[in-house]
Formats: sequence, C-alpha cells, structure tokens
Amino acid sequence: MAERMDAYWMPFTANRQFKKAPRLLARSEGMYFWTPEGRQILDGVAGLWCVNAGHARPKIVQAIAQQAGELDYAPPFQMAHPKAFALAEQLAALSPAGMNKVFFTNSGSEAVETALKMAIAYHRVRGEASRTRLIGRERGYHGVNFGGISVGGMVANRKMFGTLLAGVDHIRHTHDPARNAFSVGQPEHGAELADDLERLVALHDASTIAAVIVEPISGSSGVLLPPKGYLERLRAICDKHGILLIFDEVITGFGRTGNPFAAQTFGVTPDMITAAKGITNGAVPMGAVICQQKIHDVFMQGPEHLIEFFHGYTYSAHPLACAAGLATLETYADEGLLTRAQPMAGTFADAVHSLKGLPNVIDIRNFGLVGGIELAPLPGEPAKRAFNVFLECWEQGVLIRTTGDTIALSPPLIIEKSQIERIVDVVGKAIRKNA
Ligand code: PXG
Repeated sequence: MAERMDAYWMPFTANRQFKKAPRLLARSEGMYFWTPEGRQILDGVAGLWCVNAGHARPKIVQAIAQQAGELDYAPPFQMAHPKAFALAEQLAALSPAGMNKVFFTNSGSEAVETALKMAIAYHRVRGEASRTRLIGRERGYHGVNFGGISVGGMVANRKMFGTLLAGVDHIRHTHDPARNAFSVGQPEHGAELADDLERLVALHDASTIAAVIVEPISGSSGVLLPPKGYLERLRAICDKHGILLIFDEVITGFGRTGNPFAAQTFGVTPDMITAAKGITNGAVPMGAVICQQKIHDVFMQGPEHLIEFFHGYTYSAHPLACAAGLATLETYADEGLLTRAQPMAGTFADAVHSLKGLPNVIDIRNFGLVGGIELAPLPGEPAKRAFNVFLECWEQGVLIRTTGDTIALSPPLIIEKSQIERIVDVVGKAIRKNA
C-alpha cells in the first residue's frame, strides 16, 4: 500500500504518519462514512464543516448526475446558464436584508480573495483610492491564498510564506479563557476587544483602511466565539469610519448557528459575506461572495459594453455546482435544516459541556451545532494530545477534527440526540485514555 500512496502530496496532513497508517473513506450516506473494509464511521464534523444536510442526499445526487448529462460546462464570462441566476436569487433571499448580489467562486479561499479585491476596488471606483489597507484578526482563518493568509492570523499558515500582502494589520482575537472558560454559548466578557479597531484607525488613519474581515465564529483556529456585544461594536466602529465589514461565513453559513447565516443569528449585518462549503453540501466545490447592493451598484457605471469588475474564475457558477447548490437549498428547506441547530443547541451544549472535569479539559465552547473542547497540551509536544484523541476516536468509529489541542465538533445538521451522545461518549473515553 505504502508505495502506491507516494504520488499524492496530501493537503494539511501529516503525510508520513498518514501513509504509515492510512485512514481511508470509501462510501457515505446520511450521518455516516464507511471505510473500504466496511467499518462504519459516525461523522462528527460534516466532512470538513460542509456536509450540512448529511451525505449522499438523493436530490443532490440526482441533480448533479442530471446536470452532467445536460450541460456539463458553460463559460461564465460574457455568457451564463439559467441555474446560475436561480441559485444567486435563492442565496440572496436567504441572506440578510439588502445583501442581494452574489459573485460565485469555487472555494472559501477564493471567496475571501474576491471579497478583499471587491472592497479595495469599491473604494477606488467611489473615488477613495487611498483606502487599500485590509484588517484581519489574530487567530483568524480565511483560507490559504495570499490575501487570506495575510489577513489571517494563524501563525503556522503564515510563517513559511514570506512577507505576504503589504498593508495588512490585525486586531486582537477574542479568546479569553481566564474570564470566559466553560461559557455556554456566547461568552460574557470581551465586547471591548472590538475597540482594538480604533487603535488601528488611530495608527493608520481611516482614510487608508478598506475593510475588516472576521469570522463570526472562528472554526479552524479552535472554535472561538464572539463575546456578547462584540460584533455589534465592530459594526458600529466600521460605520463610524467608512470601513467595510466582511463576515467570513465559510463555516458559519448554511445553518451552523441556527439561521442561514451567523449575521442573522447575531443580528449584525456586514457589507459582504464570504460563503462556501454548505452552499453545495460539500458535493461540488463552490464558494460565493454575497454583498450589499450598494457595493455592486457603485461598479455599474461607464460605458455599458465594458467589463465592470476585472475578476472571475473559469469555473465561477459551474453548472454542476449550481445544480448541486439548488438541490442543496431545496433539501435544507424540505427538512428545515437551516434553523434546526436552534432546537438541537441545548442538547448539544449539555452533551459537550458534560466533558467538563475530564483530565486535561481546560475549556469547552459551544454555539448552535459547533463545539470546541480544548485540552492541555502534552508538555513540549503541542497538538499531540488532541491528535491522539482524534486517532482513538477514528479507531472507535467517530470522525472528529482537531486544531492545535482543541477538538472541534460540527456534525451534519440532521444529527439526532443519540448520535450526539455517541460522539461525546467516544470523545470522552478517548480523552480519558490519553490522560
Ligand atoms: N474561511 C473560513 C472561515 C474557513 O473556515 C476557508 C475560508 C477556506 O475555504 P476553502 O474552501 O478554500 O478551504 C475556510 C475553510 C478545519 C478546517 O479543520 C476548516 C477549513 C478548512 C480546512 C480545515 O477547521 N475551513
């Protein structure tokens, strides 16, 4: 087996460890994967935060198959196909009021690059070309392209790649275990951390700042929640200084927090939302930037035969992705999945917080159907204890994610109580075993 795995350089993977003891998936349905040997694996992370309706949902499978035979590809530049308009219209309808223009990409990373470019270009076409600076947040994750790692704040994703984009700065992250450890839902303390944006305005001047990008809930850097009042304050400071606010909803979009978008859950409307993952239930790559009409409209000037925004991808609004997206939204609607995290949140919170008191559990965080369980690192070996828990859960038939020493849970939104209990039971045993 080992030599046949040589050619594939795996992404975000411990390649040598993996190839010594591969973890392969061969089939999926509903809440489960199966390995090539037929072992059943309960999916505690919706694949990678994307399979929100569960695996291999019939409407989505059929839509993709039918689309492949009907119209496999349509050029998206100066041409289009009907499903692109239909999907954009439905996404706009799910979005906060006023956010009704949709630009398609193929991933979350591309959605981030698109939003950052849109923000800088928006100010330029309005005659404020000095607004070029982009502000991210420490511990933010915005994908892996150069813009995204520049505004991102995960050191491992940045330190290998040189000087990154110029003209980027970061506000402080909101993780404060000293005050907020074991908070159920949004933490009480830390709204004032939004004022860190005022520090950067004082340093750089608002006239140089195009946009601020944050995840309403950070996933990849360990399930970090917005303190109560924090996002509201960030919005107010952006408004005061004419700075655009971008919510990166690549993982919080499509029902994770109990509404289509976290913007609705937290009652704060950004200028742009970046989305991906759950947009097609993970079945075909797709991302999108959803923006306020005012942003789009600023570009719609000059001679009508000229391109207004010099940006796009060969596979923007790919027919297979649009077909999958439409069938995904239909599946979400049929089963009420975009709000199902609301009634399930209490059960989920009780289950994950039941792990408090286990050895090395130093914090537990939750919101909707997202959970984070932070472990004390093994001395001198960061990330190893959580990775060992991940391996043990895999042996026991449960798929979880770890980032650093935090275990992340983000199950498909179709999950039942008994499956939540099974995941938490297996995670708890694995934590004890690695004490
Ligand atoms: N923004 C956010 C907030 C994300 O979570 C991306 C952008 C990039 O999306 P693409 O489609 O380019 O990967 C993401 C991706 C994890 C994990 O384990 C999360 C992501 C990717 C890989 C791992 O938490 N999110």
